[in-house]
Amino acid sequence: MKKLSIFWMIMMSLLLLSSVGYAESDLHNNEPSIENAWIREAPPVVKILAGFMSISNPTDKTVVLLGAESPLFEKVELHRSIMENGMAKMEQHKQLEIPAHGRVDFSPGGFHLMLVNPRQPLKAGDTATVTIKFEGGKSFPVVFTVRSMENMKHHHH
Ligand SMILES: [Cu+2]
Repeated sequence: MKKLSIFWMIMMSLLLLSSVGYAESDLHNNEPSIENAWIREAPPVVKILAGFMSISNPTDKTVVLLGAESPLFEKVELHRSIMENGMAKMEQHKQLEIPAHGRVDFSPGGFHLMLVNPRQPLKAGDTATVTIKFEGGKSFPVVFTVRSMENMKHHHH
């Protein structure tokens, strides 16, 4: 009997160790990730550009997006396009919650980053780094690629 319980103690500690190992590897998923970041190309006379991205939250807690900034733009605002009385409008948001294990897709007609007064012209193929800020002091530099509307139409065929 004694030998058996030692056997089980070893088994238990092995199980415990492996779960600790799992938790450690899981740490890499402990922050939001941003994919498919792009800016809609506009003629150089247009001084306000729109940026889009997908934010995934693999954590067990809601993460809160607090905004963004970039030295390439005078300011960056968090906007959402809405329809009001048949009119397309944009409303500014101070923050955006991404639910635990959830995902928010920024896209034309919905959430976007409003990139105000680019310091230099941006054309298709260019990249712009924008720092995305989350609650708790976390911020991530994200590389946005400028894409032309023509390319977009192509992708939707
Ligand atoms: Cu906007």
